[in-house]
Order: sequence, then C-alpha cells, then structure tokens
Amino acid sequence: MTDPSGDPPRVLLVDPYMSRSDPMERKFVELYPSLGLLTLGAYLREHGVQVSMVDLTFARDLGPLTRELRSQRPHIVGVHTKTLTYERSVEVAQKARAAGAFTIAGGPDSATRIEAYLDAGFDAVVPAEGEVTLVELAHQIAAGRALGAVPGVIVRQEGKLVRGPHRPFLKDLDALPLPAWDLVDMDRYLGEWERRTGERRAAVLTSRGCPFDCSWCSKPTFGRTFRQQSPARVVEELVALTERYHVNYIRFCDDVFGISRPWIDELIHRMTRADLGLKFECLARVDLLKPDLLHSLRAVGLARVYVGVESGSQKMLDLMNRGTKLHQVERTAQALRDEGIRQFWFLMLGYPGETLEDIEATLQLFRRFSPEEYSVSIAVPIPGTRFHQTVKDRLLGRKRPATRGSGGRSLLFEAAYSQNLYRWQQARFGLDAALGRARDRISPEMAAHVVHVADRFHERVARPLLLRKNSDRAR
Ligand code: B12
Ligand code: SF4
Repeated sequence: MTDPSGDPPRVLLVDPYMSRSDPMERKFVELYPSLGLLTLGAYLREHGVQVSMVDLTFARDLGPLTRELRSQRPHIVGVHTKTLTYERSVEVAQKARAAGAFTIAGGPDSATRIEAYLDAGFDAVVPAEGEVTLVELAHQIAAGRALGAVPGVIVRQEGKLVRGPHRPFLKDLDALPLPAWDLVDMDRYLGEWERRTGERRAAVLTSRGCPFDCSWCSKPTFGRTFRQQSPARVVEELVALTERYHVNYIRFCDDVFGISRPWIDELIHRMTRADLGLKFECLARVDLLKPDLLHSLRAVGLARVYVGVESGSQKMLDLMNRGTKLHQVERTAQALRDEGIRQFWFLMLGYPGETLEDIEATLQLFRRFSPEEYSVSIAVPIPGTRFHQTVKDRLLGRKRPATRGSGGRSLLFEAAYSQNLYRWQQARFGLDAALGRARDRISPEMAAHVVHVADRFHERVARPLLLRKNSDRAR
C-alpha cells in the first residue's frame, strides 16, 4: 500500500451509480456526473495528488474498474455512496481491497450508516465534507503512516470504532477549484441530454447546506450549515461550461436556490452582463420566490422551478416544520404561471397526522394550479431524520433503509391508512394531471365531467372500500 518511490499519492474516485439498473432513470432523464466527486478530484489535484476516476453511470459491469485498478495501482479508492448504490459500492470496495488499495466511503449513505460500510469491507468512512480530509488521508496513506484519529475520518481498529474529531467545514467556497469535468465523459452526458431534450445540460452548485429544518429532510453531509459561493465565482463556472462544453441549460443543484435576496440580485445582474444565452432550472422555496424576483429570473433564463409544495393543508405544513404558508404557495404558483415558467411540484402523502381531509385539500390545490409536472410520493422516513425518529417503532419490515429511490410508491411505516389507499390517491392526482395535459384536446366541460364522475366514484366506492380494508388491517 505504501509507495517507497516517493511518487505522488494516487487516488481513484468511483461513482458506482449505473443508469441501466435505475428504474427511475428510465422514466426521468436525470444524468449528471457527481459534483461531489468532480470537486474532490479538482481539489486533490491542486494538492499534489494524482487522480483518476471510474464513473460507472454508462457502464454495463465493473470492467472499467478492473482495468483502472490494474493500470493506476491507486493507493486509495474513494467511493461516492448513495443508498441506491449500496451493493455496488461494496463490490467496488472488495475489488479495490483485493488490488491492495485502501478503501474509503464518502457521500450521503455512508454518512448515515457508517458501521454498515465498515462491516462490509471499507477501511474508512468520511461522513461529511471531503476535500481537506481526503487530501490529508492520501498523503498519510501513500507515505505509509499509521492512521490515528484523523479529523473527519472514522475507522475500525481492533473491532472498535475510532472517530477522528469533527473537521470544520470550509469557510470560503470560492477557494474551491472548478469541478474537474475532464475526469468524466462529459460528451457522453451532454450527448444523452441533447438526444433526449435537444439541450446540452450540466449541473452547477452555488451553495452547500440548507438552514431550514423540515422534519423529513435528510441532510447527512452538510447538516444545517449554509455557505455559498460569490455570484462572480458562479458566473465563472457558467462561462467555463458554455465555452468548454457548449452547455446551454443549467440545473442549479442547490438544496434551495437563492436563499439570500441580495446574493441572487447580484447573480441576476452578473448573468445579464455575461449574456451567456443560458436557460436554467432550480429548486426553490415558495416563501423566497417573490413575484418580482421570478420576473427578473425569467428575464435571465429561468425556465423551470422545482417547488416543494408538499401539502395543501396548513396543518400538515406546520407538522412537517416546513416553514411555509399556503398563501405563499398560491402566490408563487400564480406568479410562475403568469411568467410562463414551468413548475414541478413535490407533494407528499401519508405524513403522520394527515387525514383524508388534508389529502383532499392537497388535491384541490393541485387542481387549481394544475402544475406542468409533479411528483406525489408516499412519505419516506429517511434514517437520521426527525420523521424517521417518530415512526421508527412502526417501520414495515424492510431490510434495506429507505431512500427516495423507492419511488415514493411504497408505504414504509404503519401510517394512518393502507398503502392501497395512498396509491389510489396518487392515481387521483394522476387523472387530474392527465386531464391538464389534454387541455387542448378536450373541452373544459368534458374535463369537469370526468373529474365529477371520478370524485363520485371515490366517495361512493373507492374510499369506503379502502377504509373498510384499512380497519380490517387495524384489527
Ligand atoms: C443534485 C442532486 C441530485 C442530482 C444530481 C446527482 C448527481 N449525479 O450528483 C439528481 C437530480 C440527478 C439526483 C438524483 C438522485 N438523487 Co440526489 N441529490 C442531489 C443533491 C440535492 C445535491 C448533491 C450534490 O451535488 N451535493 C454537493 C456535493 C459537493 O456534495 P456531496 O455529493 O455530498 O459530496 C461531498 C461529501 O459528501 C463528500 N463525499 C462525497 N463522496 C465522497 C467520496 C469520498 C471517497 C469521500 C472521501 C468524500 C465524499 O465530499 C464531497 C465534497 O465535500 C443531494 C442533497 C445534498 N445536499 O447532498 C441529493 C441526494 C444526494 N440525492 C438523493 C437521492 C435519493 C437521489 C436519487 C436516488 C433520487 C431517485 N432516483 O429517486 C437519484 C440518484 C441518481 C444518481 N445519479 O446517483 C439523496 C441521497 C440519500 C441517500 N442516502 O442515498 C440526497 C442526499 C437527497 C435526500 N436527502 O434525499 N440528485
Ligand atoms: S426540504 Fe429543502 S428547505 Fe427543507 S430542510 Fe431540506 S433542503 Fe432545506
């Protein structure tokens, strides 16, 4: 494992995600390289580490990994983990260890299940921000120095978990280099997007963390910290993407885009001046998206917004500690429609405390604004969240921990109603969405009639039947 020649440390980064085996990927195009790994790669290079990467996104098997292990002989193999890719991460670690490398897991899943990764064969877990920690580990391991309690690192020594002290988060995100896009096949990513949408799309992150505290939200790596890059640094990255890769559509991947108003105003100003001809999309909160802001954002290219509407019941928003008000949802939905910006709503059913009346309120809100896109999922208790804590004694026997990758179609805990009842409600949203899409082809009277018939069927047949089954289940 040590390199007596004194050559620079060699780190191989691995993204174990394979798009072929992700059923969600077949439905929705979501192909972006991991920004975490690209930033780690760039930072390692800046600090004298030789970096290579195996991105399995387009691979059929682990062949590319085997080849890279043979040709690079890395000191360290660092794997980016998500719950969805747990099994493959473990396979990667086994191969890497067999090739003599020290294996490190980082990213959201290993951050919440440290012992599972160590037990499965990883030598260490880096549960939070990785840049500085990985540089330190690379130099120590390549030099053959024994690992003590390195800040930000957890290992198992003689059967015991040894946790290094917490490593402070980076203060200045502007000091990070641009992502090392050359480590992945950007042409392939951009080609896929172009083929499917006609646009060359890339992901950009302007901040780390989120200061809000929604009770079901998992923030394993950055917690409630919030740091952002300067608008000038963001525009530098946009310019690089347009010049080097002819990108013309950006997905801002921040947990919440534009938390600070002066910051976003300056970004708009700089984007206008740079005149890059980009379109973009982002995820934002209804309390922050004021109509005048949406107007300026549209002028500079905002084409689509993901909004966490979650529920049409104020009681539920409060129970979720969402910090938003229904009037803000209504104001934002109306402003988005007025500006001609596509809206994608996230909605959630089954959160503890929700009654059928609350679900009905959500459906009515959905009908009023008829967003172009939506996802209505059955609430997923992600380990480490307050929601998970609340229902942890009522989890329904699944061995695997929950992820959004369940598609939000399965009920993972004993909720107020049965899974079938929630699925039926999901189908009701589906019908409304289908009618919305068919707006140009059927008359408003016909659409209203279909809704009326469906509602009567719901009230007279489906609801009583499903509630009876529900109480049978409770007995
Ligand atoms: C943008 C985003 C996406 C984008 C882009 C994904 C991509 N390829 O990167 C899209 C929309 C495509 C997406 C898809 C999915 N996502 Co997503 N996504 C995010 C989001 C909002 C930001 C990710 C990001 O770029 N972070 C910024 C970078 C800098 O941070 P990072 O990746 O965590 O990396 C840092 C550290 O974790 C650490 N680190 C990471 N890897 C490694 C490896 C080593 C060796 C070391 C030492 C350190 C280290 O160092 C990095 C730099 O400091 C996160 C939430 C979040 N805030 O993290 C969810 C999140 C990662 N996604 C999540 C999920 C569930 C998914 C999907 C499975 C959803 C689905 N299909 O149903 C898919 C998976 C697809 C895939 N390719 O893996 C979950 C993961 C939960 C889990 N335990 O697995 C998260 C945490 C959201 C949540 N709370 O539910 N996602
Ligand atoms: S759901 Fe969004 S706004 Fe709420 S805590 Fe999570 S990232 Fe922040």
